[in-house]
Amino acid sequence: MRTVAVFSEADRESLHVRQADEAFCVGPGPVPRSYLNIPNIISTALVTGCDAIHPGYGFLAENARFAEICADHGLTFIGPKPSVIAAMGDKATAKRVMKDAGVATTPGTDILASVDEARAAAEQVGYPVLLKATAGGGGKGMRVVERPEEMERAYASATAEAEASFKDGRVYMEKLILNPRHIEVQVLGDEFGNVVSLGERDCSVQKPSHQKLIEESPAPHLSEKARAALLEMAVRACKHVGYTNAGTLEFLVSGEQVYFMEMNTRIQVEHPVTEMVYSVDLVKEQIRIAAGEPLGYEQKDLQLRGHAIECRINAEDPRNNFAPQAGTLQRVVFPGGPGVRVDTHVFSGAMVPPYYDSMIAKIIAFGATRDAAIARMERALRETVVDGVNTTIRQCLEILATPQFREGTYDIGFLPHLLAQMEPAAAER
Ligand code: MV4
Repeated sequence: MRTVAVFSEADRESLHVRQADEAFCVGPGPVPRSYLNIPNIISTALVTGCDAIHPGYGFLAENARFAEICADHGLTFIGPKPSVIAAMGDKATAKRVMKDAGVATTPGTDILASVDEARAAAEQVGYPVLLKATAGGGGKGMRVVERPEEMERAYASATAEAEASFKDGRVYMEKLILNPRHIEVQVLGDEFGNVVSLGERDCSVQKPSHQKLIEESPAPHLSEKARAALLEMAVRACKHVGYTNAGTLEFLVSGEQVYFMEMNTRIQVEHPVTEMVYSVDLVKEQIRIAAGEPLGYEQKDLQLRGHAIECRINAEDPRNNFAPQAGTLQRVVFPGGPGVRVDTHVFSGAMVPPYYDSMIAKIIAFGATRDAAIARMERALRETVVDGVNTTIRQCLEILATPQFREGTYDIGFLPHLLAQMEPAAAER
C-alpha cells in the first residue's frame, strides 16, 4: 500500500515523514492548528487520492465526528463505527451497555442528577466511593469520597473540573476498588460479526498522573479462571455492540474479581506487546477489516506464545516533577538483537518540540518466559543512549529491579509508592 503522512511544522524532520511515500504539512506546531485541524487533514487525503485514514492513537482517533466527516468525503476511517465510538466515549453509557451485555461492571450508578442523589446512592454503594466524569477517562474529573461529609465538596469539584475539561459536567459513581490491577483486553472484530480476543495486558505500572510506564502480556499472576472470564466478557461485549476493528476493554482486577471500567476504540500505545505474543500485526488487521475483509481466523487459531514487556522512553525532567522536556537529542542509540523491538520517531540530532506527548520511543522485549523477557529488557535499556534530555530509562531499570516487579505482584499503587519512597537524590539522577 502507498502511504501519505501528515506532519506539523514542528515535525518536519520526524521519521514518519521520511518513511511514508508522500508527506504533507497540515499546520503549525500547536496541536489544534495541525493534528486536530480536520479540514487540513481531510483536504490532504483528498488531493493525494487517499482512500482511507488511519488516525493513530491520539488526537482524532476517538473522535466520532471526525470518523463521520471521513465517511462524508468518501474516505474510510480505519476504526469502529462513529456510533460505537460515541457510545464508548461516554463512560456512563459504555458501562450501561456493557452491563446489558452481561459484563461485570464496578458497582455504582448511572449519571447523578444532584448531590442529594449522590449522597443517597453512596449509602447504597457503600463508602469509599469514586465520582467519575462521564466525558472523562484517564482520571480527569475523578474524586474519591471517603465519608458523607465530603460528598458536597467532592461533587462540586468533580462536576466543575469535568465541565472545565470537557464542557460536560455530568458525573456518575462507583465503589472504590482497593489495590486493583489495571488489566486490559485486546479485541478485533470484522464487519461480519466475527470477534476475537488477543489476550490481555497488565498496565498497572502507572505514574500518579495515570501515565503508563511499563506494560506486559500476558498479565502475571492472573488466575486461569479470571483470565478466561475477562477474555470471554470482552468478546461477548463486542458482539453485543457490533464492534468492528481494533479495540481495548479496560478492567480493574482484584483477586478473582474483575470489573469492566472503560473501552478504548483505538489501537493503543502498548499494542506491540500483544503483537509479539500473538505474532499478529494489529495495524495490518485494522486495515484489512476496514477494507471489508473477514478476519480469516478463529479464536482457536490464536495461540499465545512467550512473554513481552514494553518500556516507554519519555523525555522528562525528574527534577521537575517529570515535566516534559523539549530540546535536541545530541546522540541517540537504540538497542537491537533478537526479541527486541523499538518504535520511535527520533534519531541523533532530532529536536523534541514542546507541543506533544513526551514519549520519544517504546522498547519492547520478547522472551520465551517472563524472566527471559525481563532480562532482555534490562539488556536493551542498558544499550540505549539518549543524550541531551533526561529520560525514563533509568526509572524503568529501577522498576524492573524491584521485588514487586520481579515477582509480578504489583498493582496500581506500586509506582506512586515507589516514587514517594525514593530519596529526592535518587529521583534527581
Ligand atoms: C477506579 C479505581 C478504583 N475503583 N475505579 C483511574 C483513571 C481512570 N481511567 C479510572 N481510574 C481508576 N478507577 C474504581 N471503581 C482506581 C482507578 C485508578 C487507576 C486505574 C488504573 C490504573 C491506575 C490507576 C491509578 C489510580 C486510580
